[in-house]
Amino acid sequence: KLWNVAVVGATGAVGAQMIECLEERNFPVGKVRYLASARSAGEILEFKGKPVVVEELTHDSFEGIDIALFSAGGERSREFCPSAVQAGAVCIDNSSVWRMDPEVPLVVPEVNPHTIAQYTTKGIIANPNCSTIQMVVALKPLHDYATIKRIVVSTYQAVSGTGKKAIEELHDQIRAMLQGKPAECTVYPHRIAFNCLPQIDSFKENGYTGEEMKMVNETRKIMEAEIGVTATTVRVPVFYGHSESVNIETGRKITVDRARELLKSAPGVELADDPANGVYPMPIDAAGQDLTFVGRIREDESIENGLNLWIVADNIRKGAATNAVQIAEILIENYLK
Ligand code: 2RA
Repeated sequence: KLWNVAVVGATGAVGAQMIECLEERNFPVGKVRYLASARSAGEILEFKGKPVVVEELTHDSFEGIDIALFSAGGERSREFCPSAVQAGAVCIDNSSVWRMDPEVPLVVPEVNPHTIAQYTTKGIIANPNCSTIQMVVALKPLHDYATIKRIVVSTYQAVSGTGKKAIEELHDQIRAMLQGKPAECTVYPHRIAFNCLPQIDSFKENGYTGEEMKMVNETRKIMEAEIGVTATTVRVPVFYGHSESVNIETGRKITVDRARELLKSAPGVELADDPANGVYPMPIDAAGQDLTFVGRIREDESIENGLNLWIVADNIRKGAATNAVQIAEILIENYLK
């Protein structure tokens, strides 16, 4: 059976990656429809070498669509997902709008694929935040073995997480500075070139940012556990690939060797942990891959059952597009008729 797929936000960084994932994973696509703002309508993209004209996103865009992959920002998702569902499509949404809705499953296929069954409630499945996805992929096998009680995470997030304009801004600022010219800041509140910004999204009452609270709340929903989570999310001058320093406290001891064993066979994980030989996860290795790389595994000797990990993944692929397409694959495999 072939499935008619709409990509909403097709001209964005994640939308373009969704299209590439559908192609490279040979998703059984019948008709494909690329939807974007009026500004992008008329652009010609491709699917499997054939031209596809980008159409303006309207409430009537979803006739005959089986699966709608959304990555066009929260406002578009909030406004148009219900129309897509109304037209008979299942929405897989990359925005944060529906993630904490109790009637919407928040899914990482390696962690909680069983929750996809709940798609029938609202016709929407939420794709988690990129920094959450890579962390739970790595922590799931450790949690199953030793029950994680607490997570302390600091992230080092690539500018591609903000989108195309941020990628351009970093390029432009580096070029300007190397030419001895001033760096212009239009996307971020401060210069990102050769700098680190401890702010992703806006600040909340409790002093955390939206990004940090996403990691706290989404992790607990996906892992279906009352784990204590605290996060500091930082934007760094890297183009692709989010890195995370993660400290966990577990109910029972996990030795480094046991952790390596568990991670070596964990779905979606690649162990990169031979520091003596300079082997550890880095964005330059993770970019372009769908795996979550884990290394720098060492006991946290300051507490009884503590472990430190370094986790890196491509934030546009596994952090967004690949995860969404993997959800769609399970959907057509096990649920849609
Ligand atoms: C970021 N996680 O990195 C957010 C959204 N992709 O900007």
